Order: sequence, then C-alpha cells, then structure tokens
Amino acid sequence: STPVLISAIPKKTNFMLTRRSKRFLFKVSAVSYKEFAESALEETRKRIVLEPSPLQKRYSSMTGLDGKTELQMLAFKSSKIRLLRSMAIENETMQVFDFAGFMEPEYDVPIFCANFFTSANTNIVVLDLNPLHQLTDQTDYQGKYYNNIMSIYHKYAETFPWGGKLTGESLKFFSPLVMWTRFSSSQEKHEALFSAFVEYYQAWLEMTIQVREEMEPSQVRANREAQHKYLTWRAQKDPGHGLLKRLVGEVKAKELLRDFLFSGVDELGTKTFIDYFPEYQTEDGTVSDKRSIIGKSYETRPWDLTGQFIG
Ligand code: BLA
Repeated sequence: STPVLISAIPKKTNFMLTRRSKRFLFKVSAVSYKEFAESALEETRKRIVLEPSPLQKRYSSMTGLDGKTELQMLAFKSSKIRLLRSMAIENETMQVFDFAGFMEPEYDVPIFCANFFTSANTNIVVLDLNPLHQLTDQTDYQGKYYNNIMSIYHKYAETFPWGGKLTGESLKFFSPLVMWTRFSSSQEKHEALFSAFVEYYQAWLEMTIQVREEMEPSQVRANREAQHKYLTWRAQKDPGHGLLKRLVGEVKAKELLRDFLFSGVDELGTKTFIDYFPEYQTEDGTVSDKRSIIGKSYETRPWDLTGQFIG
C-alpha cells in the first residue's frame, strides 16, 4: 500500500475514514519502536527459550517528568544470553529505541546494538553487532564473525549511507557491519529500517545459537573484561545521556543507565572508567565531562567493501 499524506486528503472525505485507515494514517507520521522489540522477541522465542530477567520486576514502564513521555522497558535472559533488554521511549515529538543483547562471558559473541533516535524530521541510527574484541588488529575475530555476513550490510548500504563525522572514540566499538546513518523520516525508510533491524538481529541470534562454550578460563576472563569495558564506556559516555536526564531527571537516568541499560557494569569487573580510558582523567583525578577527547572524526566510512579497516 502507498503511504498517504494527511494533508493530501481533501477535508470532505474525512468522514469516510474508518478507524482502520485512521490507524494507518497515524502510522505514516510516527514510527513505533515497540513493534520492533516485539518482533525481535518473537523471532527469539521461535529459536530459544527466553526467561524474564530479574531486572524486569524493577523496570517495566516509567513516565517522564513532563507527564507525557512514556518509557517501556523489557528484559530477558537465556542459558547463554546474560541480558536481552529493550527500552522504547515515546512522546508526541520523538521516539527512541535502545535494544541490546549481551552474552554470558563463557560465550564469545558480539554485542547486539540497535540505537534509533527519531524526532520530527530526523533520525539518528546505529545498528551493529558490536565486536567484543578489537577488530583492527584481530583479523581472526573478523573472519570468524563478520566476513560471511557482510552481504547484510551491502543490502542496506545505499538506503542508509554513512552518517558522517561521529565521536571518534565510538568507532572502536563498531564493526565493519555497522549501519551508522541519519535520514529524514518517511514510511519507506522506516520500513527498510525495520527489515534491517530484523535481519541484523537474526544474524546475531544465529551466532548465539551456534557458539560453543569457552572452556579456557583466561579466554572467559578476556570476554568478561571486554564486555565490562564496553559497559563502562556506554554507562558513562553514551550520546543519549543528556536527553535521558532531561526526560526523567538525573537520579533516575543514572539508575536506568547503570542498573538497566548497561547492567553488569557494577558486577562484571572492578576496573574503573579511568582504568580503561585514562585519557579522560582530569587534574583532580575525576572523569572529564567531555564526551570525547579525540573529537568528531571519520567523515566517510572507514572500512572498504570487504570490511577491511582503512581508517
Ligand atoms: C546521537 N547516538 C548519536 C550519535 C551516535 C550515537 C554515534 C552521533 C553523535 C556522536 O557522534 O556521538 C550512538 N554511539 C552511539 C552508539 C554507540 C556509540 C549506539 O558509541 C555504541 C557504542 N540515543 C540513544 C538513546 C537516546 C539517544 C537511548 O541511543 C536518548 C535517550 C539520543 N543520540 C541521541 C541524541 C543524539 C544522538 C539526542 C544527538 C545529539 C548528539 O549528537 O549529541
């Protein structure tokens, strides 16, 4: 079906709109990321057994300080997946989606990462299987996980081109599969984003099913530390923090970040942010408020078509 612009419908015909077509018209103007989460969970339940995460009891829904913003939280686990969680935020002017999957440290699988921010006209999108271990110098890791699924990226590359300069530090958390893009809203783009999301998610789910348990204690330790470093970074420096604070207040935002979104940051390791990222240390020993030390970089996509890093 072709999308209809509300303004293109003559007033006279308004009375003919059924409840069904009104729902359809509403959908033209607003994307609902709750459906994205539901689809991913449905795909998951077809393949593996999901249990509710203990976090679900404490986090299910929340209303923003404005009384109009709704936050919906979902959290699950499985025998191999430590945490599969979703947060969808909606109000009259924006929709936010943060969906992630983290493995138990015994399993060396990338982190599933979907972060979509939609406001009146613009969309900021990161969709990736974030590498657990650095990719630039670990080509075996790249060969193991990314080389055979690069076709997924190529399928959407034209619709969702590179989003331009971004915080330089972010890049080491991204893989050659990453979809980093900005676009203005349209029904077509949101439908394409939905299928990209499902396809990336299915690729990740397949990895979680195929992976064998790591028996080498030193390797399990390395996986745990890599995930802890990732959580430590995002709990401290994720670009969504400012908005989240405005929506729910500083205390609740911090709790959401450390206890829900990046849960594990206080359990998987004892190293501090400064231990991992000493360049952020200020003269009095505290963590710098700066989002970035490097600044904005990577005007163009720093991987070639085969997924080799070209900087
Ligand atoms: C912007 N979000 C961004 C940007 C990136 C990401 C790269 C562009 C700005 C920049 O270069 O930093 C996303 N960055 C990521 C992700 C990783 C990373 C996923 O390093 C993973 C390692 N975004 C959210 C949530 C909110 C949100 C939950 O995921 C709000 C609650 C908002 N993101 C948001 C907003 C912007 C943004 C408002 C634009 C503001 C800005 O650029 O600072």
